[in-house]
Amino acid sequence: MPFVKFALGTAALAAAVVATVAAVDRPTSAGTVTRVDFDKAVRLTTPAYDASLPPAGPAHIKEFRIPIKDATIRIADSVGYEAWTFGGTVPGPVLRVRQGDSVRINVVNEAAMPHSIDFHAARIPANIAYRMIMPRDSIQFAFVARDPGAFLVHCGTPPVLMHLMQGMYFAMIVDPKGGWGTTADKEFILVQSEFYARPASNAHDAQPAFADATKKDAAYVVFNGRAFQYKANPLEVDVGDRVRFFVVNAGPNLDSDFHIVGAIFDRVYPDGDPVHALRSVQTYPVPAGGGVVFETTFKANESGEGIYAFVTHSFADADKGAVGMIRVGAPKQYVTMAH
Ligand SMILES: [Cu+2]
Repeated sequence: MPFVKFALGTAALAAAVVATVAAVDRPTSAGTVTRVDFDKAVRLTTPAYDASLPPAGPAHIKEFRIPIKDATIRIADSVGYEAWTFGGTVPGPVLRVRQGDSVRINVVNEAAMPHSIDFHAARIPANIAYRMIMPRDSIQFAFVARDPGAFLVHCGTPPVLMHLMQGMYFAMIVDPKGGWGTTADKEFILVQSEFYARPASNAHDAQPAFADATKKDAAYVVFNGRAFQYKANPLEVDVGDRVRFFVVNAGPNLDSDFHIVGAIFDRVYPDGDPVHALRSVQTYPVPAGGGVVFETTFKANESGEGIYAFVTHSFADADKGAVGMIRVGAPKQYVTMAH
């Protein structure tokens, strides 16, 4: 497999900093259509991947143009990596719709090798929708988002292990028809994944190590594409907030055991369907290829003003980067925790 290695380009980094809202609503004979182009809806990745999650648009038909492109990303503080991406970031942008919406997909392969796309949210003949897309080719298909949940979208081109470790995934949220049953003050997306990489010859970048991936020997385990990025850039919420976390696990190999130090989840929706609701949960696993919705409240006199760590409680993985911070209110004492 031809891995091309070159130094971390400042132009690529600058491009990743651009964040624009690119949804365009247009009335058609079939009703209002929202169009989102992942080329224009690039997620902010500096100083950290933007984990905030805006609500789904009102249109019942949603179109998404998803370019596949090679991009230089940072998988740890100053570690550059040549990734394969949907939309230029790892993970790609979040695709959010409502249960019952028609979802129209247009995937354009702007990269140098064949790729494909696999929507876990779709009930669709895989041999047609998920076929190989050759370089400069594209694919179009549509499906109805029938099942609510937090879903993985990924490249399914063999070896899938390699295309996943290279960064080809993003999250898709399908909001339940009747809503989530509560009103969240803040919503966040957290995509856990692993990178299998070894130092490159220039010492500050990393290059892929496929043999390590076959042994599940990860170099980094991360939330939203970069080790430890929410330690220096905590998620911020207010005292009293109800917060909903959409945790999707892209793997490719490891489960996530999601936990917040100092909090208990009021509600956990395995697979992201409120019909599956659990109450008062300390830790809940998110399988590779799965997604779970977690809710907790940061009430005064309970989990009030302070600093909280979110982790995979499988601590060998947390130590490789899968730990971040939540800052509730404006605590005077900042980080005094061992996590
Ligand atoms: Cu691929």
